[in-house]
Amino acid sequence: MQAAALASVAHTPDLFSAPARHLWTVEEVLALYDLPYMDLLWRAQKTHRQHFDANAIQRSTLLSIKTGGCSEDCGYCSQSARFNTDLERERLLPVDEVVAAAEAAKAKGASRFCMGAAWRSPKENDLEKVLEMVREVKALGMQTCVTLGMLKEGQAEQLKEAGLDYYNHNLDTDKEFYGQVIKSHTHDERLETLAQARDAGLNLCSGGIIGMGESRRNRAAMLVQLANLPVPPESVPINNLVPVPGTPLGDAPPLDPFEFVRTIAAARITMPTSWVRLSAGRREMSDELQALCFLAGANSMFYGDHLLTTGNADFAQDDALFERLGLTAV
Ligand code: SAM
Ligand code: DTB
Ligand code: SF4
Repeated sequence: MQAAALASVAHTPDLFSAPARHLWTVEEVLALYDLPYMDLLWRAQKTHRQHFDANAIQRSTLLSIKTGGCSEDCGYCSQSARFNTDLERERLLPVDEVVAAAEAAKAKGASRFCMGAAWRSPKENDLEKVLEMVREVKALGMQTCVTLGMLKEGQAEQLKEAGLDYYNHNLDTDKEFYGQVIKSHTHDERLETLAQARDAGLNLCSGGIIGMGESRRNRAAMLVQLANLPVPPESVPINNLVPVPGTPLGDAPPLDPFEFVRTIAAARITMPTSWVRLSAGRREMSDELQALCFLAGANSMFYGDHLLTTGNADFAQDDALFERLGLTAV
């Protein structure tokens, strides 16, 4: 850089007044996990309150716009064509059906509508229809999110142009454990899709699944990878595996619920300004366990009777929980 240019940068206050960002190590995150439970929750709650209203929960409604028949082999997934899961395969839904579902979600009080497709990556003519869905859902005044698999060059820009707010693509687990769950596409390809979405100016929604037989170190390493991205994801879904009969993980033993809460707390501490979403597996949790997750810093959820192919806590139960805990929806 030329001396004159350097001097002008040196006088740019933003560059030099911002505190240096902490990059996490796996050992540091393991040390968080190892804290006595009350200390971990206290630290997570303090961090949470520095950045968020601790009583406000963001609510997204999910819709599967294209179900089943996926070419990929993700070992947890009901939608892979490689496993025998009794799932009815469906074509891409018509745009008007999707918009009607978004209108209903908005009327119930969801602020974001997330559309999921069981694709390795979207084909151009399918993407055209998804772009129309994004335009129309956005026009309802909702935030929009899609999860369509891996993106090819230019697709993230098309989505951004149509009014997309968030692209969801999960790391799912750390690089080391990944190969035991998924072989048809790589962890690096996932990072590449996240980079493309980020470069197109989209917000990222990226997290993972726990309870797949991974170690605590694998969980910590996944959080480190998310937290140390050039810009951490704005939204971090933490899914508890929903074991689906017929998938390789259909018989996975349940995870200790306290380990799930510890993972939420570690996500909150390592990504203090991200929305941490209590995602799949919530239907199987008691109200008390969900309250512990909120105390540990979860501040987002899927709101609606269905996730993609499995059930979710129903509206009435969630509305009652909000009432009992004095939570407000954002
Ligand atoms: N095909 C796209 C993809 O893989 O990115 C989008 C849909 S895929 C179903 C979205 C995410 O849902 C997965 O990355 C995974 O984290 C989560 N998921 C899928 N099946 C699950 C299950 N049985 N339990 C928990 N999470 C699950
Ligand atoms: C995410 O992290 N979890 C959601 C959403 N992103 C697309 C999906 C959960 C799927 C749970 C299993 C199913 O319903 O098929
Ligand atoms: Fe396909 Fe996505 Fe399921 Fe993997 S997680 S099998 S890519 S739908």
